[in-house]
Order: sequence, then structure tokens, then C-alpha cells
Amino acid sequence: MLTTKQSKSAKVLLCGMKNVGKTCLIEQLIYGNVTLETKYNPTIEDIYIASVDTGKSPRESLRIFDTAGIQGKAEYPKHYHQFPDAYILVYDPQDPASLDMLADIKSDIDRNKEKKEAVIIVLANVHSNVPDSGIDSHKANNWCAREKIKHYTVNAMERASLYEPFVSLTIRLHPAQSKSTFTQFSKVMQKTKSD
Ligand SMILES: Nc1nc2c(ncn2[C@@H]2O[C@H](COP(=O)(O)OP(=O)(O)O)[C@@H](O)[C@H]2O)c(=O)[nH]1
Ligand SMILES: [Mg+2]
Repeated sequence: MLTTKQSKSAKVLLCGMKNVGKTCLIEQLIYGNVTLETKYNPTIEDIYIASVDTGKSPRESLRIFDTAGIQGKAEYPKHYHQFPDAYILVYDPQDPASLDMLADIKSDIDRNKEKKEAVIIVLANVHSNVPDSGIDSHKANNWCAREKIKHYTVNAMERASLYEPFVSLTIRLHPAQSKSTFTQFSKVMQKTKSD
């Protein structure tokens, strides 16, 4: 729920391969009503505003840009790198190609980001109902450690699993803030829907 007083929102770009669950996790974070039956049309571009209760007034807000996602060797258009204060890179631990793609996306970010201090985090979106046969989690953890990126394991079907990365990110982006106690998110705007 949005409160009346908002501080300046930080801009976050949600990146990763198509179908890793980017839209599910952001919709779950904000609405909390995503189930395995929920189907989304492929994203073109959507903008969400998450109002984050960090335990202090006013709330902080994140302006989160959901993207179409990358396929093959494609890259994000250069202008996407002009605005982000943070990048959230999402992969599916059952799909090694989606982790490999993050290395390419990270290089692309390093080459093109306009905000030198932009924060990057990685989310492994665990698809709960598939057998445990995906990526060796050491590979992802080692890569993140080398790149000095914080790695979180989440499940888009479990809203509570999403709070920690988003609250931590909000606090990193608004360093004056101290510890958070509880988080509420609201979607107040969505545009350029694909349907
Ligand atoms: N079982 C399971 N399926 C998921 C999860 N997250 C996403 N999916 C499924 O993966 C598909 C693609 O999700 P979507 O959010 O549209 O991917 P996007 O292209 O990265 O935005 C959908 O059919 C979702 O139902 C998850 O955490 N668990
Ligand atoms: Mg999507």
C-alpha cells in the first residue's frame, strides 16, 4: 500500500533469459496472488513501483522495469543502461543456459552502465515442482563470489522468499536507512502491457 510521503525512487532493471520467471516473481512480490496456474503473456516492457516499508518514514520506493528477457546472443538495447541504479539478474537453476547467459549480461552491464555505482544482485528462481537435476549451485555461488555479486535463492511461488533480496536491495540503494522490519509492496502503475 502506498503511503502519502515517498522519497525518490531508485530504478531497477530486471534482467535474464526469457521464461526464468521474472514476471512471476515481481507480480508475486507486489500482488502476492501468483500460482502455478497463473499465465502471463510474454513481457514487452512493464514498470512497477514497489513501496517498501523499511521501518522508517517515509517509505522507500523502487521503480522496477520488467523486460522481455534475452534469447540467444541478443543484448539489451543500449538505452536500457542509462537509468538503472540496480540490476536484478534472474536465472532458473534447472536451466544451465540461463546462468551462462548472466555472465554475458553482466559483461554487457559492465561495458554499458552509465551509473558507475549501480548495484547488481542475482536471483536463482527455483521452480519447486521439477526434480533436483539442474545446475550445481557451487557454480552459481562461485561465479557470484568472483564477481562480488550477492546471490539469493528464491521461489516465485513463495512470496516470503522474495522479501529478503528486495528489502536488502532497497536498503543498499538508500544507505541512510537502517534495518527493515516489514515490507509491503504495491503495484501502482503498469504500462506497455503486451496484451
Ligand atoms: N513451478 C514454477 N514455475 C514457475 C516459477 N516461476 C515462473 N514459473 C513458470 O515459468 C513460466 C515463465 O514465467 P514468466 O514469469 O512469464 O517468465 P519471464 O519470461 O522470465 O517473465 C511460467 O509458465 C511460470 O508459471 C516458479 O517459481 N515455480
Ligand atoms: Mg516476463
